[in-house]
Amino acid sequence: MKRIMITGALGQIGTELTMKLREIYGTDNVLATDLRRPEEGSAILAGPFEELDVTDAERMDQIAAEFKPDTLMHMAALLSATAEKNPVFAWNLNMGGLLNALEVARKYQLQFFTPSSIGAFGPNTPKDNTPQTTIQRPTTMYGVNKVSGELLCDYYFHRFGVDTRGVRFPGLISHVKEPGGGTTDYAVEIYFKAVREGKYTSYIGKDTFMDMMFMDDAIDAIIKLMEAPAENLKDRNAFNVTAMSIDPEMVAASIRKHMPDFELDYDVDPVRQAIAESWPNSIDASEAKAQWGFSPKFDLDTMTEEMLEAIKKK
Ligand code: AKB
Repeated sequence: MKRIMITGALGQIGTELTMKLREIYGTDNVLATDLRRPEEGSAILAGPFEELDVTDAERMDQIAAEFKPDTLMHMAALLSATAEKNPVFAWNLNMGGLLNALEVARKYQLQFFTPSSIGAFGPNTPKDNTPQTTIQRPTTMYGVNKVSGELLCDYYFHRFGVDTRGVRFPGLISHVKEPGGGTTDYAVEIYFKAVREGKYTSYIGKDTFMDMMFMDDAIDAIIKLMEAPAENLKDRNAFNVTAMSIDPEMVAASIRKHMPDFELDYDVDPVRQAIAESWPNSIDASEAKAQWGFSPKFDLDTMTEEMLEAIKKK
C-alpha cells in the first residue's frame, strides 16, 4: 500500500488528485498539504492535512519525517499568466519549491512526481504534432521554470537514483476546482459562463489552438505513470500527454450541441494571447502511450457533456 504526501493539494489538480488517491490507497495514507488550511467542512479535511509553504525546506522535511511517505507528489506551482506578473516570485516558488521537494525525496528515498507543461515549449518549437524531444526555448518565466524542472528531475534520477516521474500537461479542464492564473483557463471558464449566463467573452482569440485534457484523464495519467514498472520506462520525466487540440470556436460548437443559443465573442488579452501563441498547436503523446499505456478516455464532446451536466447540478 502506498503512502503519499502531496504539496499544493488545494490547487486545480491537487484537489481531485488527493480525493482519488485517498479512494485508491486509503484516506489515512494520503497527506494533503497546502499554504493555507481549507475552510472547515472541506472534503480535503476528511483526511490528514498540514499547512506547508513549499519554500520552507525545514518544514517540508519535518512533515515528511513525521508522516513517513513512500511517495511525494509536488503539485504546488504558480501558473503561466500569474508567473508573468511576478517573475522573481515565480522563480523562487516554482524552482525553490521543486528543489526542496526533490531534496526531501532524495533524503527519504521517495518516489517522486511533479508536472511539467506544454508551457515548456517556445515559439521556435515545431507547432504541430510537437515531438517529446525537440527544441525548447520558452519565452515565459513559467516555461523557463518548467524546462529547468524537467532537467532537475532527470538530474535527481541519474545522479541520486531518485525515482522521479513526470508529464507535460496540456490545459486541464475540470468542474470541481477552477484554475487560477493559467493561459488555458478560458476552456474551463467557458463552460461555467455557458451554464450561468449563456454567453462567454474569450480572452484567447479565434483559431488559437492549444492542447487540452479532462481532469479525470489527467489524474488517471498520474496514477498510471507512477504505477508503471520502471523497466518499461525509457524516459522518466517530460512525457507529452494530451487528449485534444482545440480553439474557442470548437468548444463553443460543442457547447451548442446542448445549448443552441450559446454566444461566444472575443476580447483578446494580449499577454495571455502571446503566451498561447508561443505554445504548440498540438503535441504528440505517442511515447506516453507506448511506454506506460497512456490512454485518455474523454474527447471534446464527451468532456462537454460531463462539464455542462456537473455545472448545472452545482
Ligand atoms: C497554464 O495555462 O499556465 C497551465 C498550463 C498549460 O501549464 N494550464
